[in-house]
This record gives sequence, C-alpha cells and structure tokens, in this order.
Amino acid sequence: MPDKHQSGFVNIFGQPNAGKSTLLNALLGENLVITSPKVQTTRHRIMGILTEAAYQIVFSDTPGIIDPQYKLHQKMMQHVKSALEDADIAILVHDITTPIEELQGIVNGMKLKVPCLLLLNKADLVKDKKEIEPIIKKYNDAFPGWDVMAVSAQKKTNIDKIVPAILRSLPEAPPYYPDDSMSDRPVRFFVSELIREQIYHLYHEEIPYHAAVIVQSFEEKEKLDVIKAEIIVTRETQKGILLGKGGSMIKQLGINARKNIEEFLQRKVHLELFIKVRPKWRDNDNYLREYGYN
Ligand SMILES: Nc1nc2c(ncn2[C@@H]2O[C@H](COP(=O)(O)OP(=O)(O)OP(=O)(O)O)[C@@H](O)[C@H]2O)c(=O)[nH]1
Ligand SMILES: [Mg+2]
Repeated sequence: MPDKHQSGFVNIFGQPNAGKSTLLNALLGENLVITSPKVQTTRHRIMGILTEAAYQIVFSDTPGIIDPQYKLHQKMMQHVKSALEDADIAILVHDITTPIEELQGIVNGMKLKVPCLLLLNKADLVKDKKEIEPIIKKYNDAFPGWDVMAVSAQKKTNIDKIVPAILRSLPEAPPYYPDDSMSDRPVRFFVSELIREQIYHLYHEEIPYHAAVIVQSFEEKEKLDVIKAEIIVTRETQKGILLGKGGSMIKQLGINARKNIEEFLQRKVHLELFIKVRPKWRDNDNYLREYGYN
C-alpha cells in the first residue's frame, strides 16, 4: 500500500449535450454510459469508479440541468441535486462554443461549495487554436478560484490532465468501493441504457423523449445470454413509428443494440424487444418507479 491514499466523489454537472457522459467514458477509458447528439440523453445519476493503487475517484455522471416540464424531468433534477449534496469536487462541463452567460445561469442555481474544475469541452470545434487561451482567460476572470481547462472528450485532448487536477484537492481517505467495481448500477441497467441509446440515435422528434426501456428477463445460457426488454411509449402512433415499415426500424434497433450489448457483456446475446403503450407514464409516479426513475 502507498503511504497516502486519496478517495472521493467527483460529480459531473453541466447543460444538456455539453459532453458529460462522453467525458466520463473518456476518463474511464470505457463506454460505460450512453451518449447521443440529442439533449437529455442521461436520465440518472450513474457512478463510474476509477481505482488505482494511490487513489479511488468515484465519478458521477448526471442529467443535463434543465427546467423541469414533467415529472420525469423532476426526477432527473433530483439526481442532480443528490450529486450536488455529496460532491467532494465538482466538474462542470461547458460546451466551449456556447455563451458564457448560459454557464453563469446554471452556476447561480447550483450554489457550489466545493472545489470546481471547469472543463471547456469540444475544444476541437475551435478552428483557430490561438483563440483558446483568451477564452480560458475569460472564464478564469468570471469564475475566480476555479481550475479552467479546454478539453475534447471526443478527441481525448487534455483528458490526461484531469486526474492530476482532481488529485490536487481530493481528500485523503480509504477507498469507498472494492477495487474491481466499475459502477453502482447492475448489468440490467446498462443493458436497458444501451437499447435506449439506439432509440436516441435512430428516431427523431418526440420518440426518444417519450420512450423508456426496461429489461424484463435476463437468462444466462451456456452459449449466450437471452434478454427480453420492453420499450414503453406514450401513444399508439409512437408504437407504429418505433416498428417502422414492416417492422424494419425495430429490427435495426435490435441489431444495433445487440451489437453494443454484446460488446459490453463480452458475451453473445439474443435480444427480444417488445413495445408497450402507457399513456402519460412520464407523469405517473407508479410507472416512473417501475421504469427505474426513483
Ligand atoms: N465535437 C465534439 N463533440 C463532442 C465532444 N464531447 C461530446 N461530444 C458530442 O456531443 C454530444 C453530446 O454528448 P453527451 O456526452 O451525450 O452529452 P451530455 O452532456 O452527457 O448530454 P445529456 O446527457 O443529454 O445531458 C454527442 O454527440 C457527443 O459525441 C467533443 O469533445 N467534441
Ligand atoms: Mg449524458
């Protein structure tokens, strides 16, 4: 054992689509949480644990901060609140191409009391690299006392500078989790997320926002895992869109999701998808609980 061991909770916050989940995956070197080009992809607080001999960093990905429009949104913002309460360090992810005022808006509502690392993400989108220094300076001036860095979670630029910055203020403590744990969530959760991710990638307009996914059964057979999952939507018409012409869309969804699930589980998978219509599930406490949005 090294003489000094650091551990703590480093929780990731920011606006929808800023790249929080992509960042967590880059930090872990693994595709643990789902990402998509659409806003409001992440709906839960999801831990991703990074363990080394001298430290354990318990990261939490969180939903993008929004004004709640329905109960599902309220639940999502409760996940953000819980992460605000136990953070030892906050990572704020801000899309470098969006105005500083938007960040100020969410920061004012957060009342952060812990050290903060501000990551200006998507720095790859700044064509003229000479512009980056002045942008960092602008944020340094607006948020005195914070560490500010320009990074690209997607291109993995400056990602290796994040852990050293965290270790400068991570508490000295023994590890919170066994050294082989990756997350606080069970395999079934990640399987349902991988299906939901493909809904975000394949469908447009309201479909992703009206859909929930729940794994009904998961049987480990000798040669493969047999997984049955349900996709819940709010209207019959959405069911039709999900199916597509002659079932072509849901077939594609199954193929894409299965590929990613197999990669995640490192096992062959047989995936069966069912669609259920549950009007207004996003505003119904019982359904929200049933679908894992406690
Ligand atoms: N160009 C560029 N795109 C990025 C970068 N990081 C993330 N993205 C893209 O931005 C989009 C949103 O990324 P996510 O990681 O899902 O964003 P998020 O902040 O977790 O979003 P929510 O969960 O909806 O709050 C995806 O299409 C990513 O591929 C980056 O460094 N550069
Ligand atoms: Mg996310």
